[in-house]
Amino acid sequence: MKLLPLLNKLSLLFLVFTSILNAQEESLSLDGPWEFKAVSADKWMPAEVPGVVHLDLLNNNVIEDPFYRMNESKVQWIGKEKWEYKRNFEVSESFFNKSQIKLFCDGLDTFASVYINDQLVAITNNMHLRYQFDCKPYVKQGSNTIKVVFDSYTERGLELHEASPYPIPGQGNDKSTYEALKDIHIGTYIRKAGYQFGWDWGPRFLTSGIWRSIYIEGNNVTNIQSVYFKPAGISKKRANYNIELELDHITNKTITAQIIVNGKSSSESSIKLNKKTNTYQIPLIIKKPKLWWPNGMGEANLYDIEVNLFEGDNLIASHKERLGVRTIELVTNPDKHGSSFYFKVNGVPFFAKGANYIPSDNFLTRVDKERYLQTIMSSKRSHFNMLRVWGGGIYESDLFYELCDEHGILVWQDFMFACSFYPGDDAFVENVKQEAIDNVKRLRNHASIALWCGNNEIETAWRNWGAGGWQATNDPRNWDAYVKVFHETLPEVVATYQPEIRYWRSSPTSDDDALSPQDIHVGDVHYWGYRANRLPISEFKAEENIPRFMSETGFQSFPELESVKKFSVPSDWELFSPVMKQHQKSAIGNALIADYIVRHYDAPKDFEGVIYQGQLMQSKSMRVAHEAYLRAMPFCMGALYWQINDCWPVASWSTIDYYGKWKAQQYEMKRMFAPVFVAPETTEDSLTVQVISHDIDKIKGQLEISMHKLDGSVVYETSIPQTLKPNDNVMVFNKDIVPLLSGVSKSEVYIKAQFVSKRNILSKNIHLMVPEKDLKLQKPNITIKSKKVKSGFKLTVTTDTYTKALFLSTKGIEGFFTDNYFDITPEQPVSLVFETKAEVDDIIGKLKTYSLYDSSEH
Ligand code: BMA
Repeated sequence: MKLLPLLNKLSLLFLVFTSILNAQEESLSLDGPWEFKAVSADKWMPAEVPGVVHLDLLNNNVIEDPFYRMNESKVQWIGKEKWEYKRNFEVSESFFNKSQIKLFCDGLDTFASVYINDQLVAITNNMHLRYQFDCKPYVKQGSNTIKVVFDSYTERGLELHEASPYPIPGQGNDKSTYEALKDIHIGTYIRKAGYQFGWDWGPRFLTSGIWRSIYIEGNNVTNIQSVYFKPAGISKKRANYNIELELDHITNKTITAQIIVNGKSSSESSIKLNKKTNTYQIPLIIKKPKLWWPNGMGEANLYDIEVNLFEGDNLIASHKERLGVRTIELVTNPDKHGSSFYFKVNGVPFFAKGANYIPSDNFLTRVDKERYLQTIMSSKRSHFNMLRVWGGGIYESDLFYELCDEHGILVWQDFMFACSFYPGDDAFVENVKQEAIDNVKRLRNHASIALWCGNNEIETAWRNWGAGGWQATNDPRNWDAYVKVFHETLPEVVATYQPEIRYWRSSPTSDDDALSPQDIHVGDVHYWGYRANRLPISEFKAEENIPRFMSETGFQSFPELESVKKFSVPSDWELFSPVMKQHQKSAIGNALIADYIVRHYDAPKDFEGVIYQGQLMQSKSMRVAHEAYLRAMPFCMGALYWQINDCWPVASWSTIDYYGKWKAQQYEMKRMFAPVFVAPETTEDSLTVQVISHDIDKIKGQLEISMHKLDGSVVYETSIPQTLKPNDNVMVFNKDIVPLLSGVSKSEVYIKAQFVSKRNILSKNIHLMVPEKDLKLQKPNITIKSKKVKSGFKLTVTTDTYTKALFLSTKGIEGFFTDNYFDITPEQPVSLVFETKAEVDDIIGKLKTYSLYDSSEH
């Protein structure tokens, strides 16, 4: 019985093997060693492609680490220079004789002139666009040279600025002063990642280089330009797709397209190539498909699909991709509050849980699989189901989306425009259109793609920023340009190239010109209102700040001390030292951190205390915010906080620092975004407890509520049976608080609420009724027991008094704590795992404990 499929596989292998021998398409990678120099210099130096000039200069010891201390300011000259890269390559006789020879540049950053054998092949001006050029006329058999020359950003930016018929408000974080450009924000005119010009968490490094792969392909029949698995009806019984093949053929031969699904041949169809079209359709049917689900809703099932093109027996081109069978919908229907805003996957609504994602480095070629995995696995562990790829960065690498597909993380994908107006001339709009087409085509087969969003905050800037919005002081032609790009060009691209995915015109927007883009009843909202007037953190939960979908809010903190040590020396360890200010890009940032911590905690005794309290403050404010969003479900159906990662070591809104260390807030998000979440809340007079479930199954359990003095002794306790439905939000407890306290003062107790099912604690939440500094915290005696387990050490932690935010760290042992910065109470130990690959005998002796009590003098 099993022999047949085996034979089938063997013959397929044989077929593929012989075809490769006869393959008609040849590819020549030009990645690897190159040489580079400033155009004005004489000496060529070794370079690496893909790469960027800053890294090449660093590797040649021309500059020091740009991230260290104040070095950012020492390397600003690099963006003003012109740079050139060159290498040789060999073209064999058979390659040279191909009918079509093309040069593919997947990423040129940014104003590049490409020469082959000293003949100009092309000029480019968009970092986000993949280019391909016919280079048959330029290559020769034998030895060839390729050279890419990059123009100076300052020169080209100024030219474009001067040519603009009206002033365009650029984005304010563009650190133009570094280039003595006063308030001319050249980033606006240049299709290069916005954050590289500087942001309120990012330094200014104007990179140049061949930042993605470069290669030459030759063929005699066709290459594959794109493959689109276009959905044509998806149900549990059957998934129908039309595979739309876009070819680049130079003959009118008849070829065969073979489709292989999970290693088994699914269909073979013959295609008669003809001059009139370059798009061909092949049906794909998957019976009883295993559906793809986001994290927490089921398995992220994927199918391996191969499209092979044959001319006779010869494999002439091939394409492999993984397909997740799913439908995704953004539901925006009028309702009694305004209009809904939630996503459905395979028809099932869910609360979107996650964060905003920025590029993981200023030098993008350093972001390897491990770095991507770090973010995506952290998201998965923290129960996220969505990340927003924010518009001031890049359309991420294929690998990023592949990992999101694999781990069930949906992507809210912005087009790359943020916090700025952009030119609206025909050439610019056409450039943007090509960029959009290229990226939609590149990414549309990923199950993770949930939404295409026009831009970040430009609509709200025009309408709301400053007195009367940008519209009050700027040329109206800015708005005309805006409409052309975001209301006409981009939606048309999405409707043409990926009609099954919704286009959302900006973030935030209410998608309605009559309403504010920040209307909480319609669309998505970014909440930053607390910053300007330093409002109390209770503002995060005020009813007027709870929207249908929060696509940005956040709070800043510094990375932990061990991370700070990597970019500074002890004499820098002061919030307002030049180095700490250099590593803080928000003008009001450090003052805000300092102000908020003193409102909540006793004065920190040293810099370590400042950093630690700052992280608690971030975590606390975001807990106030997210508890409120979760309590407001289903009015509110999503929260993507600002921001999960950093592109360099800096004080920012990130929850994981540049070196991969989870801050306190990341652990808090993991607790809050768990499938079941218990949310206690107190007012002057009442205690309420809501239980929220995102689980897709019904859960039977008990809500246990108790009130304790700081030594653990019980003031009040109760236990209530409760069955949770899928996507449930129930108010299980609502009582006057005074009788429950039995005369004990609010500053002497903590409230514990936990949901227990089959003896597992699904959610535990410890709630205080007063600011931490009003509690009489005692010095805790912490005991930790350890047990070796497969992934590292299981640790069981106990205390003798209420301990706020216990931070565990190790001296010099790399690893990850599955829980950290947690509150621990005397009546209940906390268990967690320290995951490590290190060979350690005595982990206990290597552990450091630090809690709020330790951060100030007593
Ligand atoms: C949001 C983002 C970014 C910024 C962040 C913090 O509006 O879109 O522009 O970094 O706020 O200020």
